[in-house]
Amino acid sequence: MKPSTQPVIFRSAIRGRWLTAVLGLGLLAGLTLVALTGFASHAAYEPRLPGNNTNPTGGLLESWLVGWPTSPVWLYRLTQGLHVIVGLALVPIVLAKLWSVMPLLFSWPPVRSVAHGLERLSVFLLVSSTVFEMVTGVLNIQTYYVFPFSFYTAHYYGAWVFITAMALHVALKAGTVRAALWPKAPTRPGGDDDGPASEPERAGPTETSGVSRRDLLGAVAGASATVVALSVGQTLDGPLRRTALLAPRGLPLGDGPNDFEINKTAASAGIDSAGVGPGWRLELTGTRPVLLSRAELLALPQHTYRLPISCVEGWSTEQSWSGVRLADLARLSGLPHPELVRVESLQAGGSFGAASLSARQIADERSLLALKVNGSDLSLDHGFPARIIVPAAPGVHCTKWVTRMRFQ
Ligand SMILES: Nc1nc2c(c(=O)[nH]1)N[C@H]1C(S)=C(S)[C@@H](COP(=O)(O)O)O[C@H]1N2
Ligand SMILES: [Mo]
Repeated sequence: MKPSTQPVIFRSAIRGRWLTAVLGLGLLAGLTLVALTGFASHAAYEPRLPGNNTNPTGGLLESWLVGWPTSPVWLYRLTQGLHVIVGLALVPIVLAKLWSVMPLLFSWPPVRSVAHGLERLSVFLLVSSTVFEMVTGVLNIQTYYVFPFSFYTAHYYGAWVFITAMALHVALKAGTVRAALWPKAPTRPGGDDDGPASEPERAGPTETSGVSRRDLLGAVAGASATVVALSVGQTLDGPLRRTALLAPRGLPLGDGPNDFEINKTAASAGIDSAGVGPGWRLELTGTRPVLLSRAELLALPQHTYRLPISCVEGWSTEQSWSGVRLADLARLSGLPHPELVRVESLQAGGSFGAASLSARQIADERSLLALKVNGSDLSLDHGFPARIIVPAAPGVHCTKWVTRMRFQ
């Protein structure tokens, strides 16, 4: 490929295999972590329990699933915090990588042989799935639920496309990366056209721009570090939360007992004050139906634990919750060792209004139907009269405004 045949915008002397290989290795490490934590999140949603699965696949695609543990309590906080923050940090690296191979993406003719065609197809799937996962992920954490499809389903299937394309791409490019980073012999001049237009030596400055590859890598690393610095506060408690300028729920809040992030307010969930007034009852079903008022729940043994709420959006916060053990409620329902419990809220419709919890989650002594937080009654926005809190579970299963629990 001769530089003179390229549009001006594609000409840059610092492009080349060395830069592409370094960015590629960085992405291989980072995207692997994002993919693994993403699949961990899918497992944490316990999609095998009835009512939890938004991706009705079953079969091979779900055969890797294992039950999600309840310890350590910060497990989902860690995996989902990493998923979102590392994912954001990779955006500048993906952009730089695309820039570094830009001339190749539009090389002509598009297909020269079957092998070349397959290689280009894998690159197309890799680029499009990476961009798709990043765009849907960023829109989701910015709480713009604007897609004409389910975020979970699309993001999950997108991940499978990505994993497949990534594995193919790594297999096809491993040799090129090795040759670019650890060359054995001097490369044959003009001997192959698989690399970008120009190949100056190593990381030194070029005559044309004065910008070296090292400068470019520094700028990309700086952009990633800035993104991390402006979002990591949402996963950490304390004063750092104020630094989460890129996170919609990282803004400074008051310091009352109920002053922490709210996923969905009572008003936006359509909760009316009549439903949560003195007439509210918790209905338990097991071998017999049981109705309990809030006063009756408060008369049962109360337990207090510090547990995080960790949202799929990446934010999390640890609070001190008090209430009744789920295991005690199971016993009251007549099923002391249930296989699962279906928790339903007063919220009509919406995908977060109900969730199923596993036997392991019910049995953990720290799993509560919380009535209080930080020593005060729950606020309406945090789920008054009663809400679920389960160690290490994703926030989406910590159902607020609970009205019915069906032990099965
Ligand atoms: N009924 C109901 N419960 C719900 C939700 C909801 O929309 N409706 N959102 C869930 C999600 S996604 C999260 S992260 C937590 C957040 O709890 P918080 O708003 O008290 O911080 O509540 C969960 N419980
Ligand atoms: Mo959430």
